[in-house]
Amino acid sequence: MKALPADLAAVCRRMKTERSVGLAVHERPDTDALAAAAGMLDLFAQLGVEARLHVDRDEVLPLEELLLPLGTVTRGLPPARQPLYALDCGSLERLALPLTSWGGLVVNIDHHHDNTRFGDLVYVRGEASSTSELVCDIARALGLRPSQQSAEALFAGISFDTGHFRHDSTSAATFATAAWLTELGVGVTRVFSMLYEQGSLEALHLWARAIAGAQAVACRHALVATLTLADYAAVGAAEEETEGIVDSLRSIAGVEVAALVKEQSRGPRVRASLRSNGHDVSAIAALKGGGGHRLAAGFSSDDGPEEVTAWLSSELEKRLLTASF
Ligand SMILES: [Mn+2]
Repeated sequence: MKALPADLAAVCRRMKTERSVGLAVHERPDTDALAAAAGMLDLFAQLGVEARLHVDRDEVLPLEELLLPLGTVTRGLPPARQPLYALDCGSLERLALPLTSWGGLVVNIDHHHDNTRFGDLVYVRGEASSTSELVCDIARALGLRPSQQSAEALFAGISFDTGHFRHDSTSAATFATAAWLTELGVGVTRVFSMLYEQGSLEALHLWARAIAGAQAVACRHALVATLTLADYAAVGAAEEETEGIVDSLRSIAGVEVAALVKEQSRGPRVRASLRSNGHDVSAIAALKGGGGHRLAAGFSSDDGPEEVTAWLSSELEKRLLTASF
């Protein structure tokens, strides 16, 4: 048998000695963060260790009832000096808990390439698809099999962070892990439906408006769509029901950059999201004080939606037609 990497072995050794621990995730936790927590709760239960997930009072936990067993979440800090397992979180300051230091031992399990390597035990692999995949590595290293419920959560976490097995981070190890979870009883259709098929008819009508109104710029190398408050009102959709629209615009053959400009009723007047299949769109977002990743970025503005759309269109036209990206 291949020897375990030292950092993974150290985390496993530590887990076996625990009596009770707190788990923590990043602020505004996503599916991967909560799924990783669900997996760790299950592993600790199998080891006979008491574990709870601790989050701030006002954190919203997406898909909480599907991902996490009932009664495993505590609002507020864990008891002082209890070991704290931080999951899917790049720095201590980003935790969904009000702390900048912790009196007890901290174990840092994450896959963000810019992780600050905080904590006493660090198991960080920037090339891993998701923290859920790392939790599966831990399970195998401990010789444990996740329950069917936590296997489904972990599969959901991997699917979410890889855009359902399509982003660069999807490796042979990711597929091997997904296969292992499937053997443990994951209903792959059920998980897909839970993650990607819960939209409303109103949201579909909103998609239709955004797509019908999308403007081609730079000889169809870019598509820019705009949604105003009037659009949400016309179809009865909520402002957050725009997830995926900009990706669908980007998926059109020949389109190198897609943008969605959304008017908002709260906060800055407009929020713009940019997606690209090669160009650094975070450079455009930075011109308006925004940022993000090279291929997925965004910015906010207090200008009106028409103004922002016109600015973005001319910026894309200029850059794509002169290859100045
Ligand atoms: Mn993640």
